[in-house]
Amino acid sequence: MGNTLYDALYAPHTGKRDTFLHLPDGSRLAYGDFVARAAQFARALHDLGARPGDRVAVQVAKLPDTLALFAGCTQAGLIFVPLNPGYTPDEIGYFVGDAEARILVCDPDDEAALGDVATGAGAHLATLGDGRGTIHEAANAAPAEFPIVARGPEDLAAFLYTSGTTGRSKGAMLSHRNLLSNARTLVEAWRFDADDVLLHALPIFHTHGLFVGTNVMLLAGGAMIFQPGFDLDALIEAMPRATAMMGVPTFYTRLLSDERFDRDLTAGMRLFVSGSAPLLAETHRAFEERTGHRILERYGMTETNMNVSNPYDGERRAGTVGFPLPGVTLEIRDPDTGAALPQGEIGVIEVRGDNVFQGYWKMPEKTAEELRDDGFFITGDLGRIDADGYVTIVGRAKDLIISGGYNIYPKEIEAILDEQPGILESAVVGVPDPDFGEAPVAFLVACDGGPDLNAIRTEISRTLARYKHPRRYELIAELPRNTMGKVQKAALRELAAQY
Ligand code: MLC
Ligand code: AMP
Repeated sequence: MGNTLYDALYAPHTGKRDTFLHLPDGSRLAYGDFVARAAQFARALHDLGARPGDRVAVQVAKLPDTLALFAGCTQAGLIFVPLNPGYTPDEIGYFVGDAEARILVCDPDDEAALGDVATGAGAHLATLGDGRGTIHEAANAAPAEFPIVARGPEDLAAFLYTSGTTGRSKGAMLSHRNLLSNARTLVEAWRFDADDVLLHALPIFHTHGLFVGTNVMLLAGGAMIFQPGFDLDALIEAMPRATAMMGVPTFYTRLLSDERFDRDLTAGMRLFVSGSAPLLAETHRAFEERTGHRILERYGMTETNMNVSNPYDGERRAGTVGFPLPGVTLEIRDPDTGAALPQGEIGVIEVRGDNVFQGYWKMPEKTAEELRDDGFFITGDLGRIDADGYVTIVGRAKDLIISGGYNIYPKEIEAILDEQPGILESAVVGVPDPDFGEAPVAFLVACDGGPDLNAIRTEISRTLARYKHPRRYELIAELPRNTMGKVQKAALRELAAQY
């Protein structure tokens, strides 16, 4: 038995001099050097005690070494658990503990803050920064060779934590087959090849930047202009050297806000992909008017990778996410009965295919609630299929806010607010935001003299990553409820819009 993901994504590049990454300082990383670096990380991880099947939690910056660490984990049969660098030590403590990670790799600057977290979770703490860190040093000293650990299609390659509408975050278990099948499908659907240069400004701790962006390019053998994050000037400067870009809608609205972004600048581009959040039809049209390019919108999830995509050839229809990808079966089902609905009706989107994950780590009940015995995953997104087969996402059955492509689960914020002195209860809703699409606003019902908002902001900052922080706190006499006692979030969203 080989190693499914390693054999497809990394092994073919061994020793090759072609460029994998164009780096911000003007240097290039060759494919062969990247594969060699991965082997050094595999050795370093092994020397720290990691063994096949172990989890390696990683909260570090977006660096070439971060990708090599993922590749090293794959080579050594380890499960990669990437984490947002913006997460607080509280949040990290939960993920590392839940995943029962053998190793936590963090930024050298966070070593002190995360020492106790790692110890508490029984994980070994290693550090990785730009040209520094304990595992950086260990890899430098290691030989660029490591046995390729046998892993089959069903073996797990990564856990991606995704929050839930109730309770804590869940580790979505992704197998070698899940990741490889989707990367193969996308290379073909979007026509990626070795001549492509992907402008990569997405984070690499999520499906979009890691599996859709990076794995697709590794499979196609093309290069990436690897930017540490979204920087409008850097993106515009690099655009003439790229052939394709993938982004969340915020990327596109920000690009459109700059007059330098025009037809000439994008003349060498063949593809712009948008996903992770709804792209307004208005943005789609403005983009075409400005550049002559029609953005290709697609729809995916942490649990499923990519499900649906507008066509490469053929009409890319604004406001829709296109057709189910080859190998993906999609049904619109009744949210209550689970029965398939007739074409044209709105229901919950359910998907099945090699792309669909293996369940939530150590959460069989949650898995059973969302993943049916027949393999269909209940996405929680509401959609409809039109007469031509295009899928439109019309809303969400789940209580979720998407801000700049990051998911925010109101429940997680409400649970913290409800515990604060002076707050009887709370409700968090998403309101339209011109930059991020949606932003969270918290409604608070006071008790015992009312809350101290400064103290609340401090507690929220201590416990939650910045992007989850409510933009506003509004006091309200009582939360609007329906006859079943359920908080009516739609009414709160309307109320928030009036402030
Ligand atoms: C940053 N901030 C955010 C934020 N990103 N706040 C809310 N929502 C966000 N998404 C905070 C910063 O910490 C900062 O706080 C302030 O907002 C302004 O920061 P900024 O400089 O404007 O933000 P920037 O660094 O430019 O980041 C914005 C962004 C980034 C849109 C480029 O969020 C991003 O790259 N998003 C992509 C997320 C993604 O990849 N999602 C895919 C998930 S996978 P302060 O305090 O400093 O003011 C998935 C499946 C699928 O969903 O289908 O793909
Ligand atoms: P995540 O859990 O971070 O993977 O987010 C997945 C969610 O993002 C989906 O369930 C959708 O609600 C949303 N999403 C992804 N792509 C799109 C899209 N093109 N349009 C609308 N929503 C999207």
